Amino acid sequence: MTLIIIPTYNERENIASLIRDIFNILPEASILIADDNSPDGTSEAVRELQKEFPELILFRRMEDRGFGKSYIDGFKKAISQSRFETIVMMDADFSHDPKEIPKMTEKLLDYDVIIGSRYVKRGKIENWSWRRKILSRFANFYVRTILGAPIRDMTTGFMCFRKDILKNIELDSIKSEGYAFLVEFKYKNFKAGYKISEHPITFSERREGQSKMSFKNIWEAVFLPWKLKFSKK
Ligand SMILES: Nc1nc2c(ncn2[C@@H]2O[C@H](COP(=O)(O)OP(=O)(O)OP(=O)(O)O)[C@@H](O)[C@H]2O)c(=O)[nH]1
Ligand SMILES: [Mg+2]
Repeated sequence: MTLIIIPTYNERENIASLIRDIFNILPEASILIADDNSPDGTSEAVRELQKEFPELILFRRMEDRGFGKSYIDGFKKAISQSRFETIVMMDADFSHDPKEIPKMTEKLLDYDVIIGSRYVKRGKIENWSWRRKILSRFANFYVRTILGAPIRDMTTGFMCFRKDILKNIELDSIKSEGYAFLVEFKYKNFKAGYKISEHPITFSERREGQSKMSFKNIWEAVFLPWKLKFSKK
C-alpha cells in the first residue's frame, strides 16, 4: 500500500481539494497530513474530510515546528505500520501534480527511489519569475557539484521510494530543514547506494496561500553540502 505524506503549514485553501484529487486518482492509497498546528485551521479541514475518507490520517504536531521534522515523524509513522510499502512525498499547494504519482510509483519496480524532477528532459517550471528560476538552477548546480551526486534536481520536494530503503538511512541524524532537508535526504539515499531515477515533472507555482520557505532555509542550504561532504557519516 502507498502512503502519501504531505507536510502542511497554513494550507487550508489548498488541502481539501488536493486530498480529493489524490483519492480520485489513487483510491487505494493512504494520505498522511503532517500539520504543524497551522493557525489557519488546516487540521480542522482535514478532520472534516476524514468522515469521508477512512484512509486519511492526520498527524497534528503541537511543538517544534519544521518541514524536515514533519517528514521524519511521517516516515516513523510509516515504518510503524507494516501495510505501507511505498512512500510518496509531496507539497500541499498543487505545485506537484497528483497525476504523476502513479507514473512515479510504477517505476519503483525498477528503481529504489524516484525523484520528480524539473531539470531533466521534458521537466518544466510554470509561472516562475526568471529570478526564481535562476536561483533554483544555481542552487542545484552548486549542490550537485560540491556533493558529486548525479541528481539534477536535488531541491525538489516531489519523490517516492520503497519504504524499506529507510532501514539504511539514519533518520535521527538528519537535522536540516526546508530545501536543505530535501538535499540531505537525497544525498543519503545516493550514499546508501540506492538506484535512483529522475521522472520529468511540470512544477507549477502554488495555487493558493503563501510561501513558508525563508532566507534562513536558503542559507542553510548553502552550508549544508560542505557539512555533508566533510562529515564522517
Ligand atoms: N509541517 C510543516 N509543513 C511545512 C512547513 N513549512 C512549509 N511546509 C509545507 O511544505 C510544503 C512546501 O512549502 P512551500 O511554502 O510551498 O515552499 P515553496 O514551494 O518553496 O514555496 P512556494 O513556491 O511559495 O510555494 C507545503 O506543503 C507547506 O505547507 C513547516 O514548518 N511544517
Ligand atoms: Mg510550494
